[in-house]
Amino acid sequence: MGIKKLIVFLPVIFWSVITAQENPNVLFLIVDDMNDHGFYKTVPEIKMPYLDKFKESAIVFENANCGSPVCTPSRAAVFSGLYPHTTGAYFNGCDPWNKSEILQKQETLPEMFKRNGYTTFGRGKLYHAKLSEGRLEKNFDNRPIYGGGFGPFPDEEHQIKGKFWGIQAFHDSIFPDVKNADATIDFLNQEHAQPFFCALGLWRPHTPFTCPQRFYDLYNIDDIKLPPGYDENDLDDIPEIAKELLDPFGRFNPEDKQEWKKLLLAYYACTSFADWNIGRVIEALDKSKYSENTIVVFWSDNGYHCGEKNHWEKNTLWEQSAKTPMAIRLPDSSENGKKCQRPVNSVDLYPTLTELCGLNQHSKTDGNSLKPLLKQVETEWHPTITTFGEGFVSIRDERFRYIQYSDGSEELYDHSIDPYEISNVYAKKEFEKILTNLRKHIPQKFAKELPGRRN
Ligand SMILES: [Ca+2]
Ligand SMILES: [Ca+2]
Repeated sequence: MGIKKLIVFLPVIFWSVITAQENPNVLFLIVDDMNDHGFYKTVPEIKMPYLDKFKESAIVFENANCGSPVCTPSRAAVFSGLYPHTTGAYFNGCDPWNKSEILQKQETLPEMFKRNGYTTFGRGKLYHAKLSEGRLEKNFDNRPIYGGGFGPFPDEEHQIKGKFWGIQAFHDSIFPDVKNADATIDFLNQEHAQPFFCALGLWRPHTPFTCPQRFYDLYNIDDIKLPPGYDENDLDDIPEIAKELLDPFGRFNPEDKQEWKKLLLAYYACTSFADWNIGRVIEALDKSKYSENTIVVFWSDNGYHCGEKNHWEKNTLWEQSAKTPMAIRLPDSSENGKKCQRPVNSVDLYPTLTELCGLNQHSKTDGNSLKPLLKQVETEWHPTITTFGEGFVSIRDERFRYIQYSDGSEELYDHSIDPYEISNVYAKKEFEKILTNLRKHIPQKFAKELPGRRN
């Protein structure tokens, strides 16, 4: 090689060496519809030994909120770094990556890693929306990029209402979550010349509540209690427009307490199943050569009602839907093992990873890098927001949740005395100033809703 050529190549060689040695890997773990019952121990009986252990070594964001309280837009927000009120991707049927011009142009999180020289790997439920032709392949290097689907579904005998609403045990080998976790473990055991971004998305604990028998066996129906946040008169003080969001599939019957307990048991079993799949992936990482140089991100795409406010699933702007499990483990942080109470958002993950991995970010994002909190969990912070349609917004600061609907009606909850948001105090004189300040965080502009079904 001549001198001239060497001068041209030297920076490339130098950059490659730095990339391989210095840039941390990322293990990006997503669960679907996991709520605070197990992760934040509001129902301590839920068994999740692997995540309990992981939490001891990570920074746990106890006041984490999603951008939108349902699967597709929440994931669009995380992978784009843009809030739903920026893109108009508010609802599940909106086909965000094809219908939004902004999202078509936005570089996704895995695309950014790939452009920065990372090997990218993706398995399971990730976007939960179709990308434009060939774009998924531009996100991930592995083939096939296996998703899997929600199955196995219960047979007719085990359905309570439809195939998504039933309980039945199946063998491990049938579950996409098991196959995808296995493939992720294989990936972590391989040699990688470049740093990697490795994403695994589980399909549980989302319905249907099917899982291997041993996870149902962890629980006894006689020990299952109704959720701690349930109050039968809870709907008395909420605006009428809020009730339009409740139980869109008409499946949940709060009058039938025995069926309710069966569903709770099944949800807890599927939560434990998800815990096991996540746990064995983290164990594989910790045993691998990458354990010392890998950032682990764990989050759920939305929270989940289990009967609170007479509602099952997500789809609302209350704490049960908007709050999500979220934790980040840095390879070496004195804050690992601590809990952060500052209100953060899953939209913040994109700019956080940009900064932590020293990437060159091309697309503009909405969120804030959480690096200051990862360095010091008590750093001063600001409120965060969740939206669910034009004019439907929830603002969370450390003490309050404020909600405003498109007709101007409002709710305010004081978490210092009301962690389950039972008592709507928006009309109390003493909170006038608080309301004025929280209203300032309502977006100035809501992007027009993308067309498509809402649920
Ligand atoms: Ca979900
Ligand atoms: Ca209430």
